Amino acid sequence: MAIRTSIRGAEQDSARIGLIRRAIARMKAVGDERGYDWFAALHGVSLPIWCEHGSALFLPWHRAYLYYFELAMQTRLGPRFSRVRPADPELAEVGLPWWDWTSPASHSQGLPDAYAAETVDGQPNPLARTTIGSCPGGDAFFVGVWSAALVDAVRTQLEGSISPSGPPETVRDPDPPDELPRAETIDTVVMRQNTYGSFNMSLEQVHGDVHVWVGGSMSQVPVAAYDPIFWTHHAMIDRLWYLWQISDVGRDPPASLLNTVLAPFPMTVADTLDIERLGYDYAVDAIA
Ligand SMILES: [Cu+2]
Repeated sequence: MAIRTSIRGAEQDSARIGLIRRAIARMKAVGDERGYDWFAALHGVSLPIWCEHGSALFLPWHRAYLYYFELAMQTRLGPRFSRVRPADPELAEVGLPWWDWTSPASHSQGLPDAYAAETVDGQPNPLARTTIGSCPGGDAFFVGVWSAALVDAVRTQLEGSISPSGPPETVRDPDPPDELPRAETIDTVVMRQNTYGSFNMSLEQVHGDVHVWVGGSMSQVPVAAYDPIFWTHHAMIDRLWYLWQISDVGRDPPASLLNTVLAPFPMTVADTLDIERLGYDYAVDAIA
């Protein structure tokens, strides 16, 4: 069972944050369908864009997306540590952390240190940014996909979404910390929605505000998932959906949606509804 903890909780456990960092760094060094670039590209460029925004599939599609990303993280820690063969229970528990952007700490500091720090132990922090379409040595993986022409097009058409010159890197331009969404909005507006459709829409809206708050790559769907903070932001969204599902007002999506396949993932909406069946859980964590 993968346990998803708050990022500020994970930060205080150097072994846990170290494993998360190692898993992401190793995913970035893999240039095929098991690697970071491949997962990030599914959300946007290179094409096609698969992700579901502005639709009733927003929550289930991103749950499936995080599920496969988390499995890929665990796989990078070694097959024996993955959910399939959890020889070491502690390592099998490594899950995506969630970033609670409503917490007092977020409202005073903004981005969590683990994702903001430029370096860790004298090495570049893999959670601070991503060099797009390249392995750590800078060699292009996806020549012809992230071609020079595509980099140029992103630079001119999505201005400020990647570094302006040199190898394309993710960038951020965060707003003042206290402009992040408030816990009160989540509690009194989002969590009180009493239909799946209104909840999905209401949460997607707040989710979009955080993308815009981080700015830079995160503010543009085609490159958002290259920024490592994307995954921890979406883990928070998924967690809120889970908390709503188990609350008094939580409801399943309408029956007409349940058999919809969440392409490119081999999973239907119905398959996403029970996180225990998916093999992960959200820690009840005092440190948000
Ligand atoms: Cu998003």
